[in-house]
Amino acid sequence: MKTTIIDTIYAKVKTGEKCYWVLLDPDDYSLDEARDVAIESEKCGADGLLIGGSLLYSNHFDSFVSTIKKAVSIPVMLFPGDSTQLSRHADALLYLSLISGRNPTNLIGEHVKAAPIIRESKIEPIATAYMLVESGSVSSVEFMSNTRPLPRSKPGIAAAHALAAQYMGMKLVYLEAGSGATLSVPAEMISVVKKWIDIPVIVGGGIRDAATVQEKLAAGADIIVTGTIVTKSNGLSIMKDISETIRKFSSK
Ligand code: 1GP
Repeated sequence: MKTTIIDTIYAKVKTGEKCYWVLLDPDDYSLDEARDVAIESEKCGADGLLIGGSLLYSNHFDSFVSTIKKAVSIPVMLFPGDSTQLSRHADALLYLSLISGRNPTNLIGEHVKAAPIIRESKIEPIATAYMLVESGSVSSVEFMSNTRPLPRSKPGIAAAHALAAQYMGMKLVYLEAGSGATLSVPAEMISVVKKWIDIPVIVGGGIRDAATVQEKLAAGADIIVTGTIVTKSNGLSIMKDISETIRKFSSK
C-alpha cells in the first residue's frame, strides 16, 4: 500500500523530528522563477512545499504546480485560498477549515465544491484545522475570509479550538499569523495548544529568522512554514539557517 503524506508526517512527528515547509504563492513568481525557487528551497533543506494564496491574480496555477512537481523530489502540497486552487499535479492538499472564524464558506462551503474534484484527481486530502491568530495588522486571510483572528493573549481559546478540531477528526492544526505578519504566533499559545492536543502543530506567518524558529520549536511546533523570506535578497541563507536549526532541534 502506498505511504501517504500524512503517514510520513505522523511518523516523523512521533520520533520528534521537526519539518520545514516553504510556501510559494503563484502570484509571486513566473514559472521559471517558481522552478528555480522550488529547487533552491529543497537544496536549503525544505521537507515540503506548499502552494497557494488567499487571493490569486495569476492564471497559471495548474502549470505552476506541475512545473514545481517536476523540479523537486520533496512533497508538493496545495494550500488553497479557495476551491479554485486545485491541481492534480500535487501530492496532497491541506483541506483547510478556517476554524478560528465563523464563516460557513471557509468551514464547509469551499470544501463541498472541492470534494468531487479531489475525488477525480486523486490528490490526498489532509484535513487541517486552520487557525488565524492576531498578528499586529490585518492579514490577507482575515480580510479575504471576513473572519476575526484568535486573540493572541488568549492561548486557552486557541487550545479549545485545536482540541475541538482533534475531536472532529482533523489531522493537523495550523497556527497562522498570516503571510508577512508583523508578529508571529506567540510561543505561549503554541505551548498551551500543544499540551491540549496530540495531532501535529504547524506554525507559520511572520517567521523571518532562525532564532524565531528556535523559539517556536521549543514551544512545541512540529512543522515550521516560511513564505516571504525566500523572496528577500538574503532569503536563501536565512532558509539554510532555519533548516539547520530544525535539524539540530530534531536530533536533540
Ligand atoms: C503564510 O504561514 C505562511 O500562510 C507564511 O508566512 O510569508 O510570513 O513567511 P510568511
